[in-house]
Parts: sequence; C-alpha cells; structure tokens
Amino acid sequence: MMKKSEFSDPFQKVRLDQGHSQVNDQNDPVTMLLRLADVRKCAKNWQTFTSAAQPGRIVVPSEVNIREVRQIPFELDPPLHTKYRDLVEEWFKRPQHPEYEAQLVAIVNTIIEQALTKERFEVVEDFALPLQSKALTLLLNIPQAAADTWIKWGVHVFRSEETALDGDKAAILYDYIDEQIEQAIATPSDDLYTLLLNAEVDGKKLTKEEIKGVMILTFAGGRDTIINYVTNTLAYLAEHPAALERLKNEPKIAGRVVEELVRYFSPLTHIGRVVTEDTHVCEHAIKADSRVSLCWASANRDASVFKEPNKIDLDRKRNPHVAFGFGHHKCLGAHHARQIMKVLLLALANKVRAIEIQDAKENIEEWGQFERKVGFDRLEVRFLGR
Ligand code: EMZ
Repeated sequence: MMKKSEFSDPFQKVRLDQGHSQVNDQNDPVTMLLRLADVRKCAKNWQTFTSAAQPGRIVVPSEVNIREVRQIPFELDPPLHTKYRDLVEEWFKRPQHPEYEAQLVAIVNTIIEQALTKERFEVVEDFALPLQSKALTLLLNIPQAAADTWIKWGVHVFRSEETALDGDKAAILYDYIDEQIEQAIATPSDDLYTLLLNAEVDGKKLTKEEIKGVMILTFAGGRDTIINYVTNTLAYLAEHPAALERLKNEPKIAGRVVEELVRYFSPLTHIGRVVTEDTHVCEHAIKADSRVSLCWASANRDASVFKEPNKIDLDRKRNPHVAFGFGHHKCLGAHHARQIMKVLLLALANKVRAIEIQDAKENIEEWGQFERKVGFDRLEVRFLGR
C-alpha cells in the first residue's frame, strides 16, 4: 500500500515522451509544459509568454469569471512588474529578521502545545489553517486577533467545498480588503496597507484598486499552498519518525529539508501564461492568445535534473527546484513561507516524538489525463509529546 505521505508523479511518462499535454479549462484550453528546462525558458520569456493578460486568465483553473481585479505584481510584465515589485520586495524580506522569526516561533509553539493536549485533531482546519492565518498577521504587521476572521473563511479564498470557483466567497475577501484600506486611510499605521498607501510608481500614488490587487494576492497566493505544505509535512513526519529525530539532533539541516519537502510536495501545481505570438515549445505549435502553464510540480520531478526525483532525500545537495516559481515572478512570499516551514520543522522536532495518522482523505486535482495529489482534504492525527 502507498504511504499517506507519498505523492506519486502523474506526469512522468508524458514529460519524457512529449514534454507537454493539453488540458481543457472552462473552454479555454491550456498546454501544460512539463520539463524543467522548458518551464524555465518560458518563465523568463515574458515577451512571448505574458502574465499581463485579462485578470484571472493566467491562473489555472481560470478565474476570469469570478474576478476583475488585477493581482499585482503577479499579473503584470516587466518593466511595470519590476516597479510594483520593488515597492514591496524589502517588506517581504522581513521574515528573515530575528525578531520576526521569534514571533513566528511563539505562534507555532502555541499551536503545537495546544495540539499536544488533544486526543486527536484534524490538521487542515485545526492546525494548518490557524498557523497560516496567524503567521500572515506578521507579514502584514497587524495584530494577531485579525487571524480569527480569516480562519472563518476556510482554506481557499476563491474555491469552496461546493464549487471549484466561488465568486460569493471571493466577495467576502474583497469587501474585507476594501474596508481595511479605508481604515488605513483613516488611521495610518506601520502595516502593509499603509506602506502601499504611501507608495508611488512613476511619481504617482497607487489607486485603491491597485492596493487591493496587491492585498488579494497576499491573501490568496500563500493560503492553500502553505496549508498543503504544513499538512503534507505532518503526514511525512508521521511516517518517517527518523526524520523528526534527525532534525532534533541536527537542526542545521532544516533549511535543506525545507527545500526538499517543498520540491517533493510542490504545493502549487502550475501557473499559466498567455502566448502573445504563434510559437513553439518542444516542437509543439502554440497559437497566439492561447494559454500555456508552467507545471512546477512536473518540473520538480524531472529526472534529467533531480537524481531519484520520486524520493525524499534529506541530504539532497543539488536541488534547483521551481516550487516557488522561477525568474522575475518567483514567489514574493517565499521568505515568509520558508521561515514558516523551518520554524515548524524545528518546533515539531523539539516537542513531538511521534505523529500517528488516524484517518485521511486525500485532495486530488484533475488536469485532463492527470490526477495529482496535492495534499489532504482531511488529516486526523495524534501527537505524542517528548
Ligand atoms: C492567485 C494565485 C497566486 C490566485 C501564486 O499563486 O494563487 C491562487 O490560490 C489564487 O486563486 O488568484 O492569487
């Protein structure tokens, strides 16, 4: 039987044979690019593979029917992309500061200690979601109590249990952000909203719509991805208690372990681009105005780059994965995500001796012919303390 923490690679054969695959998405088909070299090449070539398409169209599944706001800097190309990104680049590096890390350690320790008092608990709702939400208050630099509201929204901002794309649900986030922007105008502080309100591009203040675009991305981009990462990590440690021991005895390997786990789990399967002119990828013709996707999850199992790609190797040295994307659009939240992951691994290793999986329901995405496990809808576990 396959282990709960095993994530097989559904793309392997097609990646080798063809390198690409067609998938329908709401009648706006997508050519998935599956090899690491191609994914990188296209990620760099924004002239031919644009992110500045109709808002929502570079996301797979497409969000064009549920939103009009452009997410910034995600849905822009250089040179404009660079100007907006520069406004927030330093802010998004704050997670590397020791004070930020210390605050994160406190959040994570509290959540683990609470979990240790329970007979069993459900990881997605009762561990990963609160962890992600509370950590996000640090990134925004606002009081931790704000997380209570966000936790009520559930795992994904644009998707719900009932529908893959849920406009009503998105409206909750949109209204919330509108309100927060008004509040920051009335009462400036040292949070991300105020930073954006004071920021200028080409000598002009950002519009409220642009600020909203940055904030939506901040809320949506690091939500289900972090939650998947956290949940999958707990499943992995449950089935590999030796890894917990090793992290306890050799905390300095934590950074490397984070990279290997994120490569293996690839919490975000792919991101799209819209093709601006007729072109070719792996000898395959792609028409102007059609969509491609850069399949990070497939690229991260490319055997021409990663030795034994389907194995989690805590000592992997060469690991040029693209789980956080590649090139000028590479994940802005990656410093925050990596810090969460590292802190989580070390805190678990210090406090938890073993994790028992009681019950699990896998979350399987369907992309045309591919079925990809991305995480869990539900994971019931028990922590055994040290
Ligand atoms: C978009 C995307 C960004 C999209 C880096 O990924 O994350 C998805 O979860 C959202 O649905 O709108 O923000």
